[in-house]
Amino acid sequence: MGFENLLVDIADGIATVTVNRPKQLNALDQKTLEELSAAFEQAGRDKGVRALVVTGAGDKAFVAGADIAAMSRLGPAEAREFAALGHRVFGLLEALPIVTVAAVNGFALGGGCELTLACDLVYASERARFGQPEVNLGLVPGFGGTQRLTRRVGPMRAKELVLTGDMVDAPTAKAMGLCLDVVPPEKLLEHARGKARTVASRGPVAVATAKRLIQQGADLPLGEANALERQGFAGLFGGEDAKEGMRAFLEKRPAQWKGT
Ligand code: CO8
Repeated sequence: MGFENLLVDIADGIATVTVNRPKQLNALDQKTLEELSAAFEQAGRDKGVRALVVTGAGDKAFVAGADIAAMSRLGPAEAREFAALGHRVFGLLEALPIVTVAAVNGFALGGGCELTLACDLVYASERARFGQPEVNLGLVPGFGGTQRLTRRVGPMRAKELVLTGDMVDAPTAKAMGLCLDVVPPEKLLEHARGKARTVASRGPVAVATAKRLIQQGADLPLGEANALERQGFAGLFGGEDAKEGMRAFLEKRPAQWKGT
């Protein structure tokens, strides 16, 4: 599918989705969100895609937020729809049964920071800046930031970011758990793709199950979350991949995953 505001490249089972509006620092307008929705759905359907990397075009921004020019024209009902669209798209990304990796090459602000929060793994270049600057605009995060940020970094750090609106640099973002590694800009994409490749080489049903258990369990009391794990663990024994994975270990050969 051709996109106006995205570049999509699929190689070695890894789809790289690049938000491509560099003149607006890759800000998310309605069209870009709709295209992201289509790209994520496509990646979810394509059995050949085993991992997804999200990044921004150019060397300045990952995504500098929702498009402020477009947002400035919205009334309350339209703002509700726009927020609902963002929630739907990021929810779709979060629910993909493959690993999703953000390669944060520059500003990840507002909706851009929220996009990273919907990804499983986040890697940043030394030039990256993270922040939820909505209070500077008289707004609050509207694409899940108040909730996912709190779950990722804890309530006090989330409050500091959201209430001050201040940006943090990449090492600070790493220290607070907003990203995992900070690498030189020229190494970022390969670093992110390398991690994506590692996950993509593992048993796909196990990866999808583990991701689901971690995400669903985080919102449940521990007893219920552990019950969910027992169910997920046992369920794998009915499939081919677990049999193959254990057999391959015992036979000292690489596993041949069937994805069942
Ligand atoms: N939207 C639209 N255009 C943008 C955005 C944006 N978020 N960010 C930057 N741009 C544009 C600028 O307007 C400028 O355009 P032009 O060249 O036509 O003047 C161009 O990109 C370059 O930007 P700057 O000249 O400002 O570049 P600087 O290097 O001076 O500054 C910054 C870079 C610090 C990133 C600065 O551009 C900035 O502060 N941007 C805004 C960041 C921001 O506030 N993001 C949060 C937006 S709100 C949000 O994301 C809420 C999400 C939930 C929405 C729910 C809706 C209901």
